[in-house]
Amino acid sequence: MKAYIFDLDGVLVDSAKYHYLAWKALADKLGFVFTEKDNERLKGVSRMKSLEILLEIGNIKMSEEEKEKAAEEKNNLYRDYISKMTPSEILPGVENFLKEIKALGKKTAIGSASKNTPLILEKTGLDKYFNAVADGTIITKAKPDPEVFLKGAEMLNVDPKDCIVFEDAVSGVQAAHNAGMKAVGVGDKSVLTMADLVIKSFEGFSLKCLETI
Ligand code: B16
Ligand code: MG
Repeated sequence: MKAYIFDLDGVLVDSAKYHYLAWKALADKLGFVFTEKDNERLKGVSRMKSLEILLEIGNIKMSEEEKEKAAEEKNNLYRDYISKMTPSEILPGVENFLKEIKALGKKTAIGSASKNTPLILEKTGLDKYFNAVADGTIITKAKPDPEVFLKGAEMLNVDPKDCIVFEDAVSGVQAAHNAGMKAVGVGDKSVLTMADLVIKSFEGFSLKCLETI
C-alpha cells in the first residue's frame, strides 16, 4: 500500500456525540424524542440527508427554506461543540498508527463527508499528519459514491488500487470498494460485514495487522 485514507467522524475522533447533541437540540425544539439509537442512522450521511432522516423520525414536514434554516441552526450548535475540541479527543491508538505510517514515508489523506473537517483537524492537531484533505467542501456525491476517496487518491497522486481506506460507516466501506480500494472497518464486525478487515479501534493496531489483507 502506498497511501492510507481515513474517514474522520467515528474513525479518528468521536464527533458523532456532538452531532447527536446538536440534532437532539433541534428535535427537542420541534417537540419529539431523538435517541442515540436513532443517531446511528446519521453516521456517514450528509447534513441535509441527516435532516431528512430526523424529520422522518419526528414525522415533521418542512419547506425547503425551513430545512435550510434548521440545518444551519444545527450546524451552528455543532460548531460551538467542536470548536472546544482538543487533542485529547483523538481516539485511542490513532496517533501511534499515524506516526508509524508517516515514519515510513507513506502518504495519508482524509476522506470525509463533513464540511467541518478543517475545524476538527485544527482543534485536535491532527492536521499535521495529512498530505491531503478530501471532504464535504469539495465533493458533490455522498458515500457510497466513491468520489471522496477517488479525490483523495488523486490529490495524493496515487493509484486507487494502492490505497487502503479506514471507515466506520457501511456506506463508507461500500464507497471504498466502489473506488477499487481495500477497506478496513472500524467498529462492529456484525455491522461492517463487507469490510476486508474489521477492528474495534486503533488501540494496539499497527501496519503488521494489515498483512493478511
Ligand atoms: P457536516 P464522516 C460525516 O462525517 C458524519 O459521519 C455524519 O454524521 C455527518 O452528517 C456528515 O459527516 C456531514 O457533516 O454536517 O459536519 O458537514 O464520517 O464522513 O467523516
Ligand atoms: Mg464516519
